[in-house]
Amino acid sequence: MTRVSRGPIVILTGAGISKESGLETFRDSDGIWAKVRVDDVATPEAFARNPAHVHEFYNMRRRRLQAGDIEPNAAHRALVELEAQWPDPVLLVTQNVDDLHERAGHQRLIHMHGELLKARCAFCGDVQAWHDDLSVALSCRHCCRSGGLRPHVVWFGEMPLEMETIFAALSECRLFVSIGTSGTVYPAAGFVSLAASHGVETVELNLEPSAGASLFGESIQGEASVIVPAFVQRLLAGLWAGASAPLASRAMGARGN
Ligand code: BJW
Repeated sequence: MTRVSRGPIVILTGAGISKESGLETFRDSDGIWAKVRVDDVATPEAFARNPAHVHEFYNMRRRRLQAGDIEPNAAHRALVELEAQWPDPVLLVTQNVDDLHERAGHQRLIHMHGELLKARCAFCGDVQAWHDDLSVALSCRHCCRSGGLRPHVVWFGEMPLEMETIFAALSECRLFVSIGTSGTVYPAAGFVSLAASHGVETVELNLEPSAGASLFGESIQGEASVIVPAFVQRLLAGLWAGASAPLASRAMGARGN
């Protein structure tokens, strides 16, 4: 029986980890893409065609993220504990544009799809922290041109951020854990295969089996606020048995066992 008690870990998170914090996922039946067309808001072509509409969509989400009732949940906090207590490097790669991992206290993370609380100038590339609404009337503080300030998010057809660092970490880690993502958007959806090709142990923690669930050594289903803290406790106690363990797929109940 394989036991992972040390070695580098790479964790991938998606919208599901922030659902219980009050933020919407994308592809669930009540998710963002059930209400808004991807092609109208999440491509560079949409921004070129109708920047005001794209700004409206992200302004609304930026306001929601900063509302008083949005807070990190037990899953975000458990990953902070893992980062603090695991003896080797833990790299958190999030597809989420929210800042809930940082608010929970996570130190080392990559926002591969960008950050909602930053703006980037489409003309000169300048990136700055941004908490207010964006509009076409604003000018860049660096190049002074107007109309180019856009959300710092990565849209379809654009290159996700820090891919070299992520690919290197995936090939060198001991364990890859995917949390709260449907596994439908590349390149993140390909991380499990890449990791597995390097002999890395792989685990999925999600409400339901994702599109690529069969690619993982183990798949655990349940709400992130329950199954992530339970999984982290098992890891830190040296109790997590990897792909060769008898239970390859299991559902965790409210008691998290
Ligand atoms: C819970 C839960 C609870 C619920 N507890 N779980 C054809 C084939 C292959 C690829 C392509 C293709 N055509 C085009 C492409 C490429 C394209 C792509 O993948 N398209 C597919 C849709 C087909 N990808 C790109 O364009 C990317 N760039 C790219 O590929 O560059 C080239 C490249 C090549 C090689 C190397 C490197 C680069 C860019 C993708 C950008 C994605 N952008 C978005 C929007 C960001 C801004 C914003 O927030 O508005 O990112 S789209 C959206 O999807 C967002 C998310 O980060 C991303 C992933 O979504 P996520 O997080 O998985 O959310 P959901 O809703 O899908 O899933 C949530 C899950 O949680 C569900 O499973 C629930 O069950 C679960 N859940 N509650 C635990 N309480």
